[in-house]
Amino acid sequence: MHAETAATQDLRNPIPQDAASRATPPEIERVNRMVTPILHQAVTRFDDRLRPMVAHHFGWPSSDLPTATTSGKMVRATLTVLTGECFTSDAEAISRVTAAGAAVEMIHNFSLIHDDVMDGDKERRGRPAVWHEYGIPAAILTGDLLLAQAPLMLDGPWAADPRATRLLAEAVARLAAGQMADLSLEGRPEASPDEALAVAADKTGALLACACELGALLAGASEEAIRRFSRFGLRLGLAFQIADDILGIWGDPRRTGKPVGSDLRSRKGSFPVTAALASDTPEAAELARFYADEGPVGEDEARRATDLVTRAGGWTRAVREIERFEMLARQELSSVPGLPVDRVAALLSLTNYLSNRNH
Ligand code: GRG
Repeated sequence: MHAETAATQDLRNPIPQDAASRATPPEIERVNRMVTPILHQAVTRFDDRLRPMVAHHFGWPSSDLPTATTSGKMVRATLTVLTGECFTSDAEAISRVTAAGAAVEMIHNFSLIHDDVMDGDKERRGRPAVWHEYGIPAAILTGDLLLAQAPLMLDGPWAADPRATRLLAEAVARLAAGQMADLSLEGRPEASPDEALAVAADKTGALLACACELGALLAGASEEAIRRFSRFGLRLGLAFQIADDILGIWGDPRRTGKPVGSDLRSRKGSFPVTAALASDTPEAAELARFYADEGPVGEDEARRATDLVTRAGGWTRAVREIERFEMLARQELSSVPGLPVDRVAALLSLTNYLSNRNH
């Protein structure tokens, strides 16, 4: 295709609209129905003064009513359950694995609530962020409560596996380190694409890896299989984070629940931006000037910055990197012998969905 035509098409519609890869996989819906009642049950035990904030965040009409689904995608719990099902169909083991999926979702949701405070993002999942609705102190407490309660989910009628608790704690430590590094990327136009990937590995990859490791561990997989599933989760997490970066720049606000060009408005140093800045183009120089500025960014300026990232190749490079990590994730999965074919197919379809998502 002629270069100019390609660039024009990229600007008009950088996110491909392949409906088949975008439909929510039935496995996500199934796991949502398994995990939400467990989360809901845990939340009913929270203090009256904190339950409304948690219910608001999860998109539940009330913390006292039984709820079938939450408004998050439940990606991490789906990974835990699908991984567990690769190794066992024993009902008690699956309950253990499902509860571990709920633990990972609690950690994830804690991190979203705190992330919105740190970034000053007013919207989450198309609704006011917890801090915006209830204030920053309430959001800090709500997040902390989810973080503190998550390990209890690993301790059901079965004894908590100390290794599982350790895995969760290690993932939280990487999450914190990744977030710290991410904050330091803001306003640093010299940060390299590799630095952005290292941040993504900690900030997002670690929890997806942990979701898979917990599923494998609690379903009785071998050490080697646990290691391979951990690497599968990490690689998928990298593809997933870059897809998230794409949505943060080019996503449709009606689908993402975030404002137009939201990551550029806060001058985030996400992968597509670092890739664009690293290109030797006039657009990169102009983008660097935009990043060096400190004033508030209006909608028109955000659109101009979006065009610059596109023209400097940020979108193309991000898509290539997603494809690379998606392939590496698939390779990791196919290196584990003897997995049930239908579970592997479900994980592969999830992998495809997460790399091509539009929300
Ligand atoms: C761990 C001590 C400690 C502090 C928290 C705030 C923080 C440190 C980390 C934030 C990390 C973060 C927000 C990473 C982004 C990960 C990501 C891609 C989120 C979007 O996930 P989705 O799309 O969200 O799965 P839904 O809404 O579907 O659940």
